[in-house]
Amino acid sequence: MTMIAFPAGFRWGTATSAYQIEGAARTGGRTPSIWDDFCAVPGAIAGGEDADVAVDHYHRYGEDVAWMARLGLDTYRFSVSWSRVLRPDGTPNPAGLDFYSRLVDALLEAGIDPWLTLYHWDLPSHLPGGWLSRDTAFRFAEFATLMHGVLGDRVRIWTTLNEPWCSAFLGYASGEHAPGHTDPGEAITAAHHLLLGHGLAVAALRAADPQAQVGITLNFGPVEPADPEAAADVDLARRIDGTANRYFLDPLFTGAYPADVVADLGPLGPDRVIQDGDLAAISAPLDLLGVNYYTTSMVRAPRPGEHADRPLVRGRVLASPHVTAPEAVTVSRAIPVTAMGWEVDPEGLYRLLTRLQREYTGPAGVPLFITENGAAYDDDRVLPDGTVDDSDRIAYLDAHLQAASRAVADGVDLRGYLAWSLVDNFEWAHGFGRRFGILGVDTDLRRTPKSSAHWYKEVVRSSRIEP
Ligand code: IFM
Repeated sequence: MTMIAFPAGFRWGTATSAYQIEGAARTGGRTPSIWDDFCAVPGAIAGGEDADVAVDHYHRYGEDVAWMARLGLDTYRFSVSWSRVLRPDGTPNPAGLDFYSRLVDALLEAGIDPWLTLYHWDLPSHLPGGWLSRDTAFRFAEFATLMHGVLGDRVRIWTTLNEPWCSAFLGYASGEHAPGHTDPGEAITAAHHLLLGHGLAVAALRAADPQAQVGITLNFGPVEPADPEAAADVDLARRIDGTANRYFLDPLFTGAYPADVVADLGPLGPDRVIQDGDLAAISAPLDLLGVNYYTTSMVRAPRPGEHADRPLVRGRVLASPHVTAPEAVTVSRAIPVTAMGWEVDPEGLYRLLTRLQREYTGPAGVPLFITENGAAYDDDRVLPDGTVDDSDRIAYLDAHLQAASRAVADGVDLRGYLAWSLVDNFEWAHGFGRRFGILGVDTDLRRTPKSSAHWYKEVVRSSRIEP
């Protein structure tokens, strides 16, 4: 194992989300979320799977907490199922709240700090219009207040939204995620209401508890032009960077959507939905920025007569995640890929962290945390003692930790690393066929550590030893 250096007090942990692990979909008064509805749509999820049972964390949370303790982890980021804790009539559901209260108590008893994400994609089905409705942003702030009222005495770190780009663009433009819409204008509307909900929730949490640590987690899709000298490639990379990264960073850190993206969007732009005061609310100061990093991409413009390998254009805007980009050819860089088909680019993490520090978080004095990083592999090599030998996952994690530690050495204020994920789980439209866990799950739902879990335990242990 390569030694890595992180500052004293660096947080080590894992992350999960409610819909991906809890199961118990109809237990204790939980009502459906948009993901329950989406799973029922024929063809939406590989193999027609759903997360009704998932990995039954709802009933096995004690076992999962015990595993985290055995691995020596100090932090656990989990999310709350909004429709488990709030009923359609707007009243709190005591049984649902009690589940999270018991989970938090179990974590604290095990010496693990709970880090609560309010929204990881499972919007209650009963909210009319979903994120297309401005009212949902206000309901979200009420939900934040409720959760703080119940858990704020024990939970000190709060993430408002996980990866709002996915909620907006995969949910409303590409249709790969719930609610499965394919309208780019809707994605812009949803993105604004998500960000507004974030801002209102920050205000609600601050009002309830000025000492709470409050942040947001973004997923980043760094993109490089294939030929930095080719104007068309460079413009394509700018457009994709604009919607994938700057469209969220800029309003959060500068109080304005990026002017070039707004110009590209024309009549579909956010001016349709922005109201007075929204951007001030969205840009409220943060205590931390969560970084989810998996891969990067390289793109080029199609050559004359060539068709894009991914037909991204529908009219003048895309029905794809990259709403404002014209046709793009994704260049395969002949580097290893994970089971998701994502290219393994640890250097991209270094570049991302240093860019964030330079352009956004450094000037704002906001620390960074890696709130997700990990890889799906097939996990088909089993050692004689039954342990899954996931040396490919270890190599992935190790290389990314090396890159992160170099970023720290070069001045990035990075304060923690949460591996995705604690346990194999429901990988959204891919169902259970893509495994990210450092713990595997048997058919009887028993957890078994993979080689990566033993490796991670050693990394965490050795990082805490004074040099
Ligand atoms: O499983 C997801 C998670 O829910 C959000 N970030 C990316 C992970 C891997 O795709």
